[in-house]
Amino acid sequence: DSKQAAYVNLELPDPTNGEYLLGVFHLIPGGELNILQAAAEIAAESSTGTNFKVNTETKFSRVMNALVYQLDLERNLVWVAYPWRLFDRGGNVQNILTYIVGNILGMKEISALKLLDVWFPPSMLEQYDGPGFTVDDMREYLGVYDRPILGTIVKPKMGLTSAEYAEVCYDFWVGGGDFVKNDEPQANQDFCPYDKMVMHVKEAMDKAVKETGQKKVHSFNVSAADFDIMIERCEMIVNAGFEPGSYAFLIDGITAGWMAIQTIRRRYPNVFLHFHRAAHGAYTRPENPIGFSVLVLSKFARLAGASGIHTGTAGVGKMKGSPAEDVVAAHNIQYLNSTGHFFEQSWTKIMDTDKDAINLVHEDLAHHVILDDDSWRGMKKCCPIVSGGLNPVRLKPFIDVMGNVDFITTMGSGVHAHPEGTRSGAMALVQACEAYLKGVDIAEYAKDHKELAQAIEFFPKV
Ligand code: RUB
Ligand code: MG
Repeated sequence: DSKQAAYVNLELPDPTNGEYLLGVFHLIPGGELNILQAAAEIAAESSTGTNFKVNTETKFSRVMNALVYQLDLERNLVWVAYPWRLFDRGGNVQNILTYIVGNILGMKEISALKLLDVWFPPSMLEQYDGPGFTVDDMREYLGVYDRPILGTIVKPKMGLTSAEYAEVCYDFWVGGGDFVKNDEPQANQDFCPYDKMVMHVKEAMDKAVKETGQKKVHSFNVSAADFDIMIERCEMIVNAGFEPGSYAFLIDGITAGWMAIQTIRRRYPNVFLHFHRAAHGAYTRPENPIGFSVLVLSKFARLAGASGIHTGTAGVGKMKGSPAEDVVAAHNIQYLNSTGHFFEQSWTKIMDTDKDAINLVHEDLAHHVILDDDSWRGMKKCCPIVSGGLNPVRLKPFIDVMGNVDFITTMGSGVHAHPEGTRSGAMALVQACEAYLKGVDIAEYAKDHKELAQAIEFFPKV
């Protein structure tokens, strides 16, 4: 039919020629359509298409058609190429998602439709911010290398006054922890006003830094009802006297939206931008046939400029997840090159082979650039943040599935539920990490580390 003629090209010569953003969907047609017909409907709706052929089409508008370019009938997979000139100029992630996982998820032509992987051409990466302040910058501030950054979420998640909240932060920090985050629902509640919370956290941090001689970081939820309140919260923190590097801004990126993420990235390029992903399950859960994968969410977070995003505990914690999904996503945002579920993504903006272009850029920048420094040649890394039902006992099992230590943990009850309280919980976490680094089994290490022994006793076995 005519839809297929316009939106299918199984002979597309070179989908990776730089003109297209590529996507792979799992697709089960709804109603009477076969997979190719349904795929053509998807490509049409997510680019130039309409229900009926319109007379306003032009020769150029047809160049902007998305194209189904590959099929796997056995696995019900379809590959779609989107000419990326379709997308808003100026690096707008919200706009891309409106196209590629927008109306199509609600169409009656499908009964299952999930975007499993995406691929961005280098030419497109150049237009997007990517992260500004990275976990490497945070490591430099903390003086912490070669181990996970150890963090917590204050629990009970809500109900503490601002002074009580800050006391829990203090306890965690003096116990040896590096990083504390607001739980994502914490905002400006009457029993815990935002300005007081900021003030008390500052005092608690100063005190903990003085007593331990270590730097500490706090991630503040700046998600808000509107732009002005969001910026007001950021400015309150910036002006509270914190050292640059000691605070992060948290946006709950799915409920607050991609515009909030990109706004903070552009306004505060030197602040760690923490992407919490509440509600992602509505799109990503494996049993949900409609949506997108954790990998897709994570890749877009890097593109948008999040410094870090939750990627899941790979089944080790309380949330649904598996190494096949969570670890693949984590690696795809950490490394300069990584293989996803289908695509091999390079986050390099300029082709390695293009020496002339490199030298040209080198001269243009008019300052010293190390040729293999990822920060200008490729999009910077985005850090996996690992949360949800972890505790000190589960640290090593998680590191083993993750395959590296370049992540931030934010264990909530895994710290505060420790029988001796938060401070001991933090100590147990630090001890579990030390044991890992020394290659000693935690049971062995616990023999002369009381807090770890109590944690092993208390927390359910993995
Ligand atoms: C964790 C917590 C986090 C979510 C995030 O607390 O409150 O918001 O679990 O999940 P706890 P994810 O450690 O007490 O479970 O990181 O998978 O998005
Ligand atoms: Mg939470």
